[in-house]
Parts: sequence; C-alpha cells; structure tokens
Amino acid sequence: MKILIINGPNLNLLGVREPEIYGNLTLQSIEQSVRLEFEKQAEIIFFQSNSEGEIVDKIQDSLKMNVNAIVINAGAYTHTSIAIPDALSGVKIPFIEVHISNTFAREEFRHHSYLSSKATAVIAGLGAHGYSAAVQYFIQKLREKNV
Ligand code: CA2
Repeated sequence: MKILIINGPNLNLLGVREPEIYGNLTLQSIEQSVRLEFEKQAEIIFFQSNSEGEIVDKIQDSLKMNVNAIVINAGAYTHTSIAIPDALSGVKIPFIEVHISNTFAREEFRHHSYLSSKATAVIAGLGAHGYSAAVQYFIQKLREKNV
C-alpha cells in the first residue's frame, strides 16, 4: 500500500518561521514521525514543492507509481489553484486535504479551497497530527479493501 503526502509552497519553512501559527516542528521532523508511525503498514512517500507545475507533475506521476491515496497540504495554492484539483480529478486517486492551521479561523481568503469539494475529507487545525490522522484513515480504508 502506497500513500503519497504532498506539501506545497513555503511548507519547507515549517518550524523556522511563524511558530505561533504553524508550530515548532519542521517538515523533516513531521516526515520522520509519520514514517516511524506507519512504516510497518504502508509505504509513505513525501514530496514538497514550491512550484504548482511540479505538484501537478507529481500527482500525474502517482498513477505510474501505483499510489493508492494522497494526503495533500497545497499551502496557498489551496486558495488559488485550479490545476491541482484538476490533476487530482484526472488521476482519480482519493485524497485528503490537510491544513496545519484552522484556515476558517484566519483571513477570509483562506476560507475557500478549490480542493475541498473533491476531497474524501478535510482536516484543518490539528497541526502536524492532521497528516497522521489522514494516513491512518486511508490505511484502515485500504485494508478493508484488501489493498
Ligand atoms: O495551515 C496550513 O497548513 C496552510 O495550508 C499553510 C499555508 C497557507 O497559505 C494556507 O492558507 C494554510 C502556508 C504555508 C506557509 O508555511 C509557512 C511556515 C512557516 C513560515 C512561513 C510559512
């Protein structure tokens, strides 16, 4: 079972700036703890890019890579990109949208997401735990389907 975790623009700065919004954990440490938690149950692939096109390419590649589910924090592209949800619809791989912060408690422009209507679920405001919760959900669902 393969689960791809995609992080979008500026999430490589986690733990370095704005800890009051995004916490103290770096993206690397989040990656390490998710891997540790699930290494016996699934192959977890991490990908971060600041570029919309690279994220679209990765989503398209996930078919060749036999990815079963995607967890995506598209960062600010959540609120602007049509290409990313189009790519997700194109590959027809189920995905969960994750946000570290509660986007609904923030500026109005963060309340709308182009991804949410196509997502299996949306998790916002649980910090880094959102990634684990999403992976855990997919592992359980994929097991039920004997993947
Ligand atoms: O809460 C989230 O996870 C967001 O997806 C993060 C995005 C933001 O644009 C979304 O509205 C909500 C921003 C990621 C920027 O991350 C930084 C981390 C540390 C320092 C600066 C930016």
